Amino acid sequence: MPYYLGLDSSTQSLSAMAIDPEQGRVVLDESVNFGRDLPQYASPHGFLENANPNIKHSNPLMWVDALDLLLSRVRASGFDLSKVAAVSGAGQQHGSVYLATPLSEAGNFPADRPLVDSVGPLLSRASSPIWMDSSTSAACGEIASAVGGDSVVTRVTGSRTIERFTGPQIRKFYRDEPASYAKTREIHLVSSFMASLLVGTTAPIDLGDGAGMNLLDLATGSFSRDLLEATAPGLGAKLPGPVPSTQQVGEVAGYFIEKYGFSPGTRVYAFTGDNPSSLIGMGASAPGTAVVSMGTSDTVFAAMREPRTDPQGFGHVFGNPAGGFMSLICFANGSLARERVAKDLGYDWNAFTRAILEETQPGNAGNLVLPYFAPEMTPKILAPAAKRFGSQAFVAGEQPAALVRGIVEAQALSMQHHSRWIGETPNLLLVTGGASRNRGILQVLADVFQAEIRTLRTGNSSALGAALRAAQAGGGHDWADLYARFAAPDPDLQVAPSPGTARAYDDLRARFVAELDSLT
Ligand code: XUL
Repeated sequence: MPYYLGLDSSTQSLSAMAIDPEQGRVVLDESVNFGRDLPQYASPHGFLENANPNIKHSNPLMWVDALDLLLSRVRASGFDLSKVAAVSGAGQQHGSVYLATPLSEAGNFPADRPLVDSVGPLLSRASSPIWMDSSTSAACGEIASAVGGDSVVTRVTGSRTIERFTGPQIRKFYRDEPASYAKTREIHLVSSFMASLLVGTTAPIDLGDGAGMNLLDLATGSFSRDLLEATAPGLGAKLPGPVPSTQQVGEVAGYFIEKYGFSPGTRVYAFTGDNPSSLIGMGASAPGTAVVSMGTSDTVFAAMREPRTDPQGFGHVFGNPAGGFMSLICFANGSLARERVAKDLGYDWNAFTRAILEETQPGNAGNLVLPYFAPEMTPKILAPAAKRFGSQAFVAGEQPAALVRGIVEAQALSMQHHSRWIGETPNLLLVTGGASRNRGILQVLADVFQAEIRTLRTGNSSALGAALRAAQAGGGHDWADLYARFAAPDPDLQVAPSPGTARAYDDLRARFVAELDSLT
C-alpha cells in the first residue's frame, strides 16, 4: 500500500502529511513550529525582527534545519518512510533564497552531518525576504516603467508589480547589494528550494508558484525576457524552470535515504506555492468553488473559468496545479491581527468565539476596526493603521467584545469587497486554515457573504494538497477520486447565514468600503 507524502513550508511551521489513497486515510500529520522548536533562529513568528515594519526576512537555514528536525520526528514516531512512493510539497509564496553555488553543483550531502552544515556555505545572501515584506516600492516603480507601465505587467503576469513578489525583491537586492547579487548564481522560491534540498540538486520553479514573481508570462508559461531584463542583469540564467506543477523533479537524495529511511528511487514532484497547493487540498481545482484560507495571511481564491485581472490592482492570477489558472487575493493582517486583538484583551479562543456568537450582533451596532496592525497589501497600506470607527464607547475602547467582532467583520467585508473582480458571487465558501475551526469567525463569513460555509477535517489544506499532488502525479490517482476520499466537507462544521442578516451589513458595508477606498 504505497503512501504519498506532502511537505508544507509555511511562514510559521514546516509540516508533513502522508496519505494512503487506497484506504482513504491520512497516515501522518507532523509539524515543526519555527518559533517554538527552533528558538536559536530568533523568529517567534517565523521571521526576523526588524525595526522597519516594511522589512520582513527569514533565515533560510531555519527552513533547512526544520527539514532535518521534522524528518527525525517522523522517524521517531515510528512512521515508515520507506513506504512513501512519491513526495511533493508547497511553500509560502514569493519568498526567495540566494545561492552562490547552485544546488546542482553542491555534491552529495554527507549523512553524518546536519543538512544545515552543507547548505550554509552555499548561500550568497544570509536572509530571505518573505511574502510579508513590503520594502520594494522603488523597485516596483522601476520595473513597471521599464516595460511600459503596470498595465503591461498586469497583462503579461496577471498582477501589477507587487512589493512582496519575487521580481521586485530581486531588483532591490541587486540595487542595494550589487556585489552579492553578482555572486549569486541561483535564485529559488521557498518551494523550489525545499524541493532542491530533498532531491539534492537544483529543482525547478513550477508554474503555480512562479506566477507570483512578476516575471512569468502566463500566455507562454516561460519567464518574460522583457521583465527579466527590467528586473536585474543576467537574471534568466539564475532562475531554474519554470515547469508544469505535475513534473517529476528528481528522486529523494541519498542523505534522506540513509538518515531517515526513504526508499531509493522515491520520486519527487515539483513543489508549488501554498495557495495553489491549498486549491488542490480543498478539492477546488475545478471552477465554481471559492476558498477562504485563514492562516498567517488570509487569502480568497478560486480556479478561474476565464482569464481576467483585478482592475484595482490588488488581486493576482497564479497557475492552478491541476492546469489553467486561479485567482487570489491576499490579506497580510489575517491571524496575526486576530491573535493581536485576543492577546490585547486577554481572551482565549473560547472567549473570542463567545464575544462573536453570544455577546455581539451581526453588524456590530455600526462599529468596525481597520485591521491593519502590520503593513497591508490589500488594500495597499504601507504605514500600519488599526483605526476604530463607530460609536463613542467603541472608539474609546470600552467595548471589548465588540472589538473582536469589529475586527472579524472588517476582515470579512474587506475580503468580499476585494474579491468582486473575480466576477462570481459565491453561495458556497470552503474555509481552511487554523481559524476555520472557529465557529464565530465562520458565522461572520456566512453572514457577510450570505453564503453556506463548509470546512474540511484537516486545517492544513496546503500539506494535504501536496500529498494529493504526489498521489496524482506519482501514483496515477485521479483528482475526483482523491477529492472524494480526502477533501469531503466536515459534516460537523458547516455554517449557514443567520436568518435576517442579509440586510445587517448593507449600511455598514457602504461606510466601510468608503473608508477603505479612501485609504489608497
Ligand atoms: C499569497 C501570499 C501569502 C503567502 C503565505 O500571495 O503572499 O498567502 O503565500 O504563505
